[in-house]
Amino acid sequence: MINKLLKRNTETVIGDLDRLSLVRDGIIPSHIAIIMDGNGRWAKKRSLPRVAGHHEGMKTVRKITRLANNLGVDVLTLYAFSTENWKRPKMEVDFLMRLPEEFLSTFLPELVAENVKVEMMGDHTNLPAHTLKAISKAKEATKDNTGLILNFALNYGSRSEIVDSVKELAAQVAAGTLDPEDITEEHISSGLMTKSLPEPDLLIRTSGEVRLSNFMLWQLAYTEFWFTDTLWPDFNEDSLIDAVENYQKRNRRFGGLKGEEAQ
Ligand code: V07
Repeated sequence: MINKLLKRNTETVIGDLDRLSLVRDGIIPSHIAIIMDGNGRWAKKRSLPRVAGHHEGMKTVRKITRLANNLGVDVLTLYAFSTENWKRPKMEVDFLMRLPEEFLSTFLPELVAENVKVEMMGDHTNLPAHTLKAISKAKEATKDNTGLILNFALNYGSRSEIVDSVKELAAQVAAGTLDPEDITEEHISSGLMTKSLPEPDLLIRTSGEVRLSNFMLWQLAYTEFWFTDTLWPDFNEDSLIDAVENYQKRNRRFGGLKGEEAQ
């Protein structure tokens, strides 16, 4: 970030440093979730294969992880692969499944050094052994880190996550250990893969699509949404600052109202 800033003229440098420090002084969303869309479109615009867009998108993941950690964000959840993505051509799926290894082979030492904790949510079954191995290694190497939680949603689908949570409760009811009358929201939440994480404060979706696409449906009930036309490979530090700046403006407009009144 700083390197990039220094390449520009002095006026821009000062302007951007001000913007960064102003954002730093405001309320930082504890959990940011991102639907990283537009990689295929980015490639198409350049007459490149779709996988070139995915590869470029991986570079954005690095940039955004660094800045989020730097801003003091607690959790960054990134939607890397949905359960729907299996419908894509086999060659593209195979390429995507190599990205965690490629990403971690170069970036894991920095994640360890920067106190980032890698986590994954999603269905492990169906994921190739090589992908799981790379992720397990990263989880193990970073398990004691206390900084940013970098949570990859991989082979993740929100409805099936909710179904699994409800199934577990139904089993308890069937076993006679839970009275249906006693079921609360907390019972459902605690059966989700996000049970130990705060709910997202800010959801970002890139590339102009304005849908949730089966992403964290339960957890996003009170989340602020930020949609941008920027394609994920073009999303950069400035783009994240824009999103957080806007989040802070909205928060200020609540005028201190929290919970019920702020809904
Ligand atoms: C993927 C790059 C980002 C744009 C969206 C689709 C393509 C990073 C990872 C990753 C996942 C787990 C992990 C470390 C890195 C990744 C997939 C796709 C499947 F532990 N980027 N990225 N995984 N893309």
